[in-house]
Amino acid sequence: MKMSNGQMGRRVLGFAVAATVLAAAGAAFAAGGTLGQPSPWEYTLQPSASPVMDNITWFHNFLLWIISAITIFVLILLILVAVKFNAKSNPVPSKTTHNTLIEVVWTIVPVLVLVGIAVPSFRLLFQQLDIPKADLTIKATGKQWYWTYTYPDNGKFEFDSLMVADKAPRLLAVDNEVVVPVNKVIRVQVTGADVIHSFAMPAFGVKIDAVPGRLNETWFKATKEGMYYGQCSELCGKDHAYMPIAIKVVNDQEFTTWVEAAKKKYATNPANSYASIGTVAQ
Ligand SMILES: [Cu+2]
Repeated sequence: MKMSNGQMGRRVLGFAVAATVLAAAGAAFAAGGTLGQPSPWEYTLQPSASPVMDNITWFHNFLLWIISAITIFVLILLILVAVKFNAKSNPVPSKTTHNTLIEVVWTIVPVLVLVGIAVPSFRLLFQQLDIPKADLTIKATGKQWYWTYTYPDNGKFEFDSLMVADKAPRLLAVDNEVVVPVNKVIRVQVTGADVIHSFAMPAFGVKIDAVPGRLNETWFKATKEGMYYGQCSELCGKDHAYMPIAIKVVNDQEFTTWVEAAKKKYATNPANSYASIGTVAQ
């Protein structure tokens, strides 16, 4: 197949247009995702509900543009080389071995690209690791195979949160949800009681290991009320897939009401100190 330069250019332009349309369609799909839980055919990040996740989403899209541009650029160079410099169309090859300008450019441009990535990347890392002054602390303890939550600021009550098999959304719904107030900085202390688990909540941009004998800390500020679901994200044994995390974000008044009720509910029920594994349906 022989192509003129014009045909070549049109073909490359066609690729670029197709890639742009795909990216735009992807962005449209992402915007249509369900808040707080995965949705069918979702292949992008879940919709964000915290400042950290806003930045993760931005950084993800930023990187996607950069890698797409680099990939398309390299593809164009490869096609040009294959078409213009094969033995048939270029029987007498040039003997050129050095080109100072090009060598300087292909050293400096990648350095600039990497610096351009490093700056927002470190900004995001610091935002995640630098916990602002917390309005509320909760402690999440990963156990085989459920989570135990403690509210040290609100009377130190504690409860277990186990998956409920016949409740929607499937594999994500639990009996006792974590309840937190909206637009408040929540510090989450995470540990494991037996093996390593991982506390993950996609809509808040939170994922941190729950390691026995170690107290890890992270934070989130939920900016929208609603139900949010996450899952244990460190393979922890046979029921790893059945220990979801469910967080209900409510307004201040509802939170106060819930705390009062929770204090009574979890204080008077000694069964809550240890969950019965038998109730986890499989
Ligand atoms: Cu697990």
